[in-house]
Amino acid sequence: QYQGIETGVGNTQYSGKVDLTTAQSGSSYSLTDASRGGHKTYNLDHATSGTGTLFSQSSDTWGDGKVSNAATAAADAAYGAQETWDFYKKTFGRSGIKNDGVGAYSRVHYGNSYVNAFWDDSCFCMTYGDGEGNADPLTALDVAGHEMSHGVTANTAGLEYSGESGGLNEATSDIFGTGVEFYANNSTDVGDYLIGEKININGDGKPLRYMDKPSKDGGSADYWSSSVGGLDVHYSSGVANHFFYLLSEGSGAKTINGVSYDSPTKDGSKVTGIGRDKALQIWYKALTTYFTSTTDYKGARTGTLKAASDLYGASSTEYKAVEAAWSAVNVS
Ligand code: ASN
Ligand code: ZN
Ligand code: CA
Repeated sequence: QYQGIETGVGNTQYSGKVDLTTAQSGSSYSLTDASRGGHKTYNLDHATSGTGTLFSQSSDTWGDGKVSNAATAAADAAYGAQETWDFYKKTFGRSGIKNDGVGAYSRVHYGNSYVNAFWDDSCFCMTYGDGEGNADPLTALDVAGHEMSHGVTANTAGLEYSGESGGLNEATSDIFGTGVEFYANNSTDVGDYLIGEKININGDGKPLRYMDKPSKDGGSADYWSSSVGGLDVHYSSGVANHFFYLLSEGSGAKTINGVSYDSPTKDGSKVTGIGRDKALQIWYKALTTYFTSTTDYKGARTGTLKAASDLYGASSTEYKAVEAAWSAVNVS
């Protein structure tokens, strides 16, 4: 029987109509992506354990854009895995989470009203809840990219998930999740420096986090202080998210893809950004070359400066911008 790699259609909840790489076997299609390490998307159908059932059907159109169709969240998850794979490959030359060409797998419809999504390095798999009332699956692009980036961190620097290293771990996921969202260049889920703006996680339609001014979420730190390591890692991440925004876009007011930002600095200094592409290269090189399991904010400054020196030179504009952006968030 005929077997092949196909291009199907995903009618997603958050990213509109997208191309999905699928597999055909005889008269059946499945959400299997042989062009990206064999990633597969499974339906847990509200269970909380096991692998679930591989999404398979006789047509190669997945979901209808509505939450009532079980394949809609699958289309979002498969798209998120696809764009995350491509982001790492095209941006950094990384082939998969372990850089060994092997794809992970994703499970959707975990439990009931489960308002989270998580990467698990032991199963090498991604899991998505359906959100409050099973109405808002946590399958948006930046969330997918955030969670799978926890796999990259676990398999590189291994930043411990507590204290300042935990904040750096979380920020790494926000930084690369945002990288994925911009990379996908999707007209429905546009690139921004907000995290979780599509998934209505607080029930008020507002984003979960803001990279230009992290304290807008009511808990995150804008600047380093000696107490930052005592915060939840999703709040101590604010310092590095803010650093990344400033390094990319600079301080002050700016509108990008229709979203307005206004990024402050601790000392009132003006920071000029070097662009997101270079900022991503610096963070990735630091993560994969210089950060270790116990890197703290001071170490992140040192590591990103080494990375900037390797990539652009120690007297480069880029190196000076890294210094200025860390100083602006009170990391010296
Ligand atoms: N969504 C949470 C996070 O990535 C779940 C977790 O793995 N801690 O931070
Ligand atoms: Zn996280
Ligand atoms: Ca976002």
